[in-house]
Amino acid sequence: MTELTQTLLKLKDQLGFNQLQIGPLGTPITISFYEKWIGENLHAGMGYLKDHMATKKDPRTLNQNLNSVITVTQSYFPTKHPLENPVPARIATYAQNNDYHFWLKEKLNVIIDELKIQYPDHEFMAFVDSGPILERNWAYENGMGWFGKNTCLIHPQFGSLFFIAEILTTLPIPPEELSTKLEPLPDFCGKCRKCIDICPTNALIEPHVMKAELCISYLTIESKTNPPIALREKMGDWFFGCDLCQTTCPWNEKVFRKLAITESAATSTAKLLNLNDKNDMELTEFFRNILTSSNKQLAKQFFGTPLFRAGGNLKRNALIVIANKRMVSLKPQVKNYLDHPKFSELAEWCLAQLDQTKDPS
Ligand code: B12
Ligand code: SF4
Ligand code: SF4
Repeated sequence: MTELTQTLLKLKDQLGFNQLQIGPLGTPITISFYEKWIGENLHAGMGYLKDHMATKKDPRTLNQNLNSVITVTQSYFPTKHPLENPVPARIATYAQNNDYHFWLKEKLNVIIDELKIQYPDHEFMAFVDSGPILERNWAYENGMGWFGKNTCLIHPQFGSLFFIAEILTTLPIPPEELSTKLEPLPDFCGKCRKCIDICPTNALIEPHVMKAELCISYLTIESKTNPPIALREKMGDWFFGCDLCQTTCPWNEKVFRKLAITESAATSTAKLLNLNDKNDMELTEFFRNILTSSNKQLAKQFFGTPLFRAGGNLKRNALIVIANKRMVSLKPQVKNYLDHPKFSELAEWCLAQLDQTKDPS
């Protein structure tokens, strides 16, 4: 075992990653898939994905001396860094953790600090999600999973509820290391189509291909506009993100089953997945607070959590869930949005949905 492998293995265990691998950095092998996806305009309003093309195709544009990529996968279920104030609305599992851009980057910096002592002449650059790096590709090339039909990277043991992060480095891989490098995993989806069938908005337009403008995760996190009327009802009670195409996946179910055996009854998998029926009163108060807070107050409230990214659009998401869950007691707060510069049409639609509900009194 080389000195480098020993160090990396030690750091993997010390930092609690489920996987950590190093591999050569070149042109990503899935780049043509990415180019086709962008070319077909499937990236919706995420213009930055197109702008990142040149760097994603050739990461050496960041630094021409780069040689290798260290990839890590970090499970986010069960929650690793739970929110201080759990959100009673339905949010994606990853978002039940504090913002990973911070704590995962800190872990990468621990690796970098250690490697810099051992290899002082080399350079290291850490990336967590937000950089122009094709993250699933590099983890795939380093043998850490296959691409599911839901587009996620899945590992036979760890499922897909994990983050991917990486360190690009000028450090070359020792030849002995290359001989033990993991090969990309084969596709274990087989004939299964559960993710495609469960998607409420049919965002998975064919196996492995997502039309982002239809995905609830895009609509509630990335999109800056109000979703088209035709999609609103289909968004159900998702307030931030969506996990359906992953929680239905047999490879994640396998992980859930394993956890259910080791978890105490009080922390059942369903509870951790935020799938249980929430106390209506708590939910009503939560949405009342969202609708009556200023954008500045929301930013303060959600700073350090993934929900911070949606900013004032959390109000948009709330209006949709309020309508779909027919939360009539919030009508007065919804009415206050009838003159809102951005959400007036949405508020009108929301009230129309609420009016369809017979008042229980
Ligand atoms: C934009 C983006 C989104 C968009 C678009 C997602 C998408 N599927 O394209 C939206 C907002 C919808 C989104 C949602 C989510 N995202 Co996101 N997202 C990204 C981001 C920033 C870029 C992804 C991208 O370039 N998409 C374009 C497509 C074409 O590329 P890709 O997703 O990398 O897919 C590759 C494979 O699918 C592959 N491929 C698939 N099939 C095949 C078949 C063949 C033959 C070949 C050659 C290749 C191939 O080619 C692609 C290019 O390498 C990455 C971070 C990053 N910098 O990479 C995170 C990332 C992909 N997201 C992540 C997560 C966690 C999520 C959510 C789970 C969050 C949530 N619960 O709401 C959902 C999952 C929804 C889903 N089914 O993908 C993780 C994925 C971890 C994993 N295990 O796969 C990433 C890597 C962030 C991170 N650092 O952890 N996301
Ligand atoms: S995250 Fe939800 S909306 Fe997006 S593809 Fe998966 S199931 Fe469909
Ligand atoms: S649900 Fe089935 S088809 Fe979809 S990613 Fe999982 S194994 Fe593959």
